[in-house]
This record gives sequence, C-alpha cells and structure tokens, in this order.
Amino acid sequence: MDPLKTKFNEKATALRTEIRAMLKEHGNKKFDEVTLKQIYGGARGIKTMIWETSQLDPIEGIRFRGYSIPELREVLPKGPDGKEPRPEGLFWLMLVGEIPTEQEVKWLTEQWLTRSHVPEHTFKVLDSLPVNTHPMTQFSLAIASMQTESCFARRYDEGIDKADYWDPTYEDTMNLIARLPRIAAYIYRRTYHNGDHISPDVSQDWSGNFAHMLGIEGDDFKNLMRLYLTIHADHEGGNASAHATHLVGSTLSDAYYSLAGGMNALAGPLHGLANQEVIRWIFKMLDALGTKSPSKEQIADYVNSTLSSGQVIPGYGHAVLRQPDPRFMAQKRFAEEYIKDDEVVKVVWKIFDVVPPILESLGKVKNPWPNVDAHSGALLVHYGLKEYSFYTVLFGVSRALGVLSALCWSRALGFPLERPKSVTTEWVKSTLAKM
Ligand code: AMX
Repeated sequence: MDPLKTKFNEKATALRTEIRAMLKEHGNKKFDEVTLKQIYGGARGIKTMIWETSQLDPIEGIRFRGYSIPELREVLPKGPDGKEPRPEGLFWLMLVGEIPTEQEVKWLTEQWLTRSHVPEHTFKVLDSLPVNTHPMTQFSLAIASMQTESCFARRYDEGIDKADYWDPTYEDTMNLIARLPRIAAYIYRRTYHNGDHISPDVSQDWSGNFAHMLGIEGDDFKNLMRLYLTIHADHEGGNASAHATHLVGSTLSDAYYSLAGGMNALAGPLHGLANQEVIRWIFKMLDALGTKSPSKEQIADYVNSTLSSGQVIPGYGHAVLRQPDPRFMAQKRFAEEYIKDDEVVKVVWKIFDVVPPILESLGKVKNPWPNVDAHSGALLVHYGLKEYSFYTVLFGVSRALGVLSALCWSRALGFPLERPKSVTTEWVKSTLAKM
C-alpha cells in the first residue's frame, strides 16, 4: 500500500467534510471587495482561490504549510551530507501537511525512481524539434506528449465516480514528477551537448540524479539543486504558473495538460523566464562596461540606461512581495557559504545594493527588492551550467511539485470549473454613470 496516498486520502476526506460544514454556515459571508483598479490591474490581491500547499505574506515571504524557507532547511530531511533539504520532503509536506521522516523521504525517492520511465515517443517528439527550439517549448511539448499515459484521462473515459477524481490525479502527479528530471536533462543534453545523454544513476536522490544526468558532477552542485528545487516549488496559487495549472485542471483536464499550461505561463519574461533574463542582462552589462568587476556607479548608470530605454530590471519587483524575497536570501546564504569569492556573485550583490534605491526613486514600483530570479543565474554559472536559456526549465521542474500537489487537493476537495466574470469598458462606463 502507498503510505502517502493513504495519508492524503485521510487528510482530504477530513478537510472536505470540514469545508462543507463551513460553507453551509458561512457561505454568504463577505471576504473581499473589488475596486475598478483591481479589475483593470491584473486582479492583484483579490481573494478568489483556495490553495492549501503554501501562502505568501508580502513582508515575510512564502510559507509552505506554515514553514518559512529557513525553517524548512532546519526541519526537512537533507541530502547525504546533511546540508541542504531534499525537495522530496517538501512535496510530502505540501501534500499532507506533515514533515516527513527520513524513512518516508527515502520511500518517496524510491517511488519516483520506479515511476521515472519516460515513454519512447516523448524522446521522439523532442528529437523531431529543431535543436534551437527554446528549452521551455521543448519542456512543455514533452509534458503534453506524455498525456497518452494519463491515468485520469483513462479512468474518466471508463466512467469514474466524481468522488474518486483525486486518485488518478495523485497517480498522474507522482508519475509526472518522477519523469521530469529525465526529460529536463534530455532537453539540456540534446540542446547544448550534441545529444550526448547520460543514463540515470538510481543510487541517488531525485536532485542528485538530476544533477548527474545534466552532466554536472560534484557534491556542491547536487546541494545547489536540492536547495533550488525546494525553494522554487510553490508560491501560493495566484502566480501565473500556479494559476494557469489550476485553471486548466478545473476543466478536468488531467495533470499533463494542466502542468503543460502552467509551464507555458512560467515561460514568460515577467514570470519564470526572468531567471534567464537576469543573467543575460548582467553579462550584457559587463560587456558594455568592459569589466568583470564594475563599480556601483557604473552599475547605477547601466540600470538607468535600461530603465530609460523602457525596459524593466529583471529579477527586481514583485506582484505581492514588499521585501527582499526569502528565496533570494536563501540563495545568497548558499553563495556566502559555498562560493563567496565568485566574481559574478559579487556583481549580483552589488546590484542588490544599487537597484532598490533607483527603483524606489521612480515612485511607481511597488517593490524595489530582488525576487527569486535575481540570484539563481550566478550560482548556476559558477558550477558550469552556463546555458541560460535552460534556466526556466529548472524552475519548472521545481514548480511542478507545488502546482501538482495543489492539483491533487483541488480534485480531492471537489473544486468546480473556474469561471470568473469579465466585463467590457462600455459596461464599466455605464455602471460608473449610474453611481
Ligand atoms: N524594473 C522597472 N520597472 C518596474 C519593475 C522593475 N523591475 N518592477 C515594476 N516596475 C514598474 C512596472 O513595469 C509598472 O510600470 P508602469 O506603471 O509604467 O506599467 C510599475 O512599476 C508598477 O508595477 P508594480 O505594481 O510594482 O509591479 P507588478 O505587480 O505590475 O509586476 C512584476 C510585478 C514582477 C511583473 C514586475 O515587478 C516586473 O516586471 N519585474 C521584472 C521582471 C521579473 O523579475 N519577473 C520575475 C518575478 C518573479 C517570478 O515570477 N519569477
């Protein structure tokens, strides 16, 4: 018997009953008001969704089932050298709300290994694409191509009872997450290493095996992957990749379609693609300035020239956060511990000093602080993962943990089709005229 599935079913059954009773008693209570600015402004801050796996506070940052990122590093089972948390443990925590034991995490690692076989046709789909296809396009297509294997789609065709939707969704989630490192590594090796692929190493944990298949050896890089795949996993439900996965899933599209939808949202430069944009922007700056170690004044001039050409400073700002992102700080802590003399890392830290006051002086940027994407590129470049158009795929592998565990919850709690209301400007004008 699958202990995680059993536990999930118990927890979900209890919460479903509780929610039913709560809705019966309080269903008509008001929880929010909406302004015209929010309607035109990308629905910022409007409470419209339940997302059990994590919650974002503008000041404190993300908490996964109540645990902050520094707390997670303390309480989650770690890699073999006991330094960085294993993302398997975070998935367990998000799915059932409990910190797993070493044994439970070991079980999960083994489960994902047994489920990690990628169908042959997915490799064929990838191999049929031009090598210069963006890695996120390859990633999204590879995920969609595995939809042929969906347990949910098969069971739906057979006439599954609504009450059981969560079961094949759990199976799809586990199978899909198990396969993502192999797919991502395949994309990396075919795009940048002449298709010289590396077989999985089944003796390793999920992140260690991923690092191995990418072809980057060394315990420190494996630790970076453990940290990276943990901190990018979830950021409550309103961000574009989570929300897109949630929306697609609400139509009872299966986990494969839903995650592919989420990944297409992650591929945008205002969202996950920002991690490639940051390092590209830094290298362009170093080229333009003709130095690897620019002064703060030189950086400030370059920042101002980027802004005056009508572009954003990638890696800075956030739709919800109003402080430096704890995910940025976690990566800074890693860099301080492992690679504090790295030249690109030092540039990232100088940018951290220079950019916030400049953005603040514009008077319109709500959060002048760095987000998760401001630091990751410098770490990856240090260990030899220099091909920055691949970076968002790494983000996607991690993000799957959060959005798919949330998808399991959505099916277990019986959430309906998502269908918010839209209005026209004509409607807004006539409503204003009546106010
Ligand atoms: N550089 C320059 N201007 C910025 C800025 C930045 N980093 N961040 C925000 N602004 C501008 C906006 O473009 C907007 O200008 P406008 O009124 O002329 O259109 C104004 O400040 C107000 O925006 P906001 O309310 O502060 O931000 P938002 O909620 O609309 O957008 C975000 C948030 C992340 C899209 C925005 O800060 C941004 O574009 N940042 C750079 C891209 C980035 O790093 N994205 C990654 C975010 C994290 C993630 O999802 N991975």
